[in-house]
Amino acid sequence: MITVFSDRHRLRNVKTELSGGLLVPPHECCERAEIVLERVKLAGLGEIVAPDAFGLECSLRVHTPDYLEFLAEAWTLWAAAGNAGEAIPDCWPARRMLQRRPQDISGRLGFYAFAAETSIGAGTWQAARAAVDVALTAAQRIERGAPGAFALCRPPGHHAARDLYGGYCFLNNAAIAAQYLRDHGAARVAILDVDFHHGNGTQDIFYDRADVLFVSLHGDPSEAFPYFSGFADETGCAHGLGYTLNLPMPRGTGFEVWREALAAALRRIAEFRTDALVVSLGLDTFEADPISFFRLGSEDFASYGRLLGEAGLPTLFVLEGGYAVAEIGVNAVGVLAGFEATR
Ligand code: 6XA
Ligand code: ZN
Repeated sequence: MITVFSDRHRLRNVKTELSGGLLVPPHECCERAEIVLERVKLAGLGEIVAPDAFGLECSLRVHTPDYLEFLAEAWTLWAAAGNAGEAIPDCWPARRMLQRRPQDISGRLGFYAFAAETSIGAGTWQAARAAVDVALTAAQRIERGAPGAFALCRPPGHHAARDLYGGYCFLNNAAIAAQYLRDHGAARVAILDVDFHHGNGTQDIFYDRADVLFVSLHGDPSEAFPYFSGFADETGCAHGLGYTLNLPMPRGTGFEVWREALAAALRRIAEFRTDALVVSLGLDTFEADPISFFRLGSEDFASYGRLLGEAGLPTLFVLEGGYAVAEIGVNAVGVLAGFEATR
């Protein structure tokens, strides 16, 4: 399987994450991507290629123009305003307040953020754009007939909604790739999100659509980030009613239960008769993940990679979360090699 990777991910190298009342070194760090890449090489998974440069058109298919404009200039405006640290929002348009975009950069951060842990720094926009290029280059391989491709994206994307960032995500790599596949011949695309966290951004983008099925396995939002999205009774709206399937699971969920949920997800995907599958591949379901509470072991990743392969669909894997940095490579490649073993 081909892996698409850009070293421009390193341009996202912020120093702060708001966590536990402190500004700590971010869990979503450069080493994650480097360790996954190293493991891909070590395992001999296949060719590794740099992405082609796509314009912003594909991103504009799922994000709003004003949101992209904000992301492009946020750091410059923040720095020009004389702020000493990285850009972090501190005021939101909460209940009964106006949803009106402010002029001031601090106000605009709150307008476009749904969470505060995700600092914006000097190269954040450039790295986020490179991650989209990675996802699109891999999607193009699928479009051209590859049975599988791996987009080694960083920063991740599944929390980024049409016009919201947070949860370490700015541009929704998986959603942009899914839309690309729709725009290039696929009548139906399914997105399976196996990250520990609910992909609220992806859900938001496709919530009213019947041509893109969104299925997610994740920690119960009543006790896990993003808290306000990902409940089982969120099933889509308008034309999209029935085309969102959320399978939240409680603290301590192990592979036996998780695998049952995956089987249910794959049954729904089979029924949908999709032309392609996009997997939001988060590795934070791992038992040693520092910010999550599922109990998958390393051997389980290879095991579910095989189940994904047995679905027999052209499959684009897009890297999302996973913060047990030492094991992220083994676990990611475990899924991909398990998938490959079925082909
Ligand atoms: C920070 C939690 C961010 C979760 C990021 C993630 N409070 N999403 O891994 O998939
Ligand atoms: Zn996650």
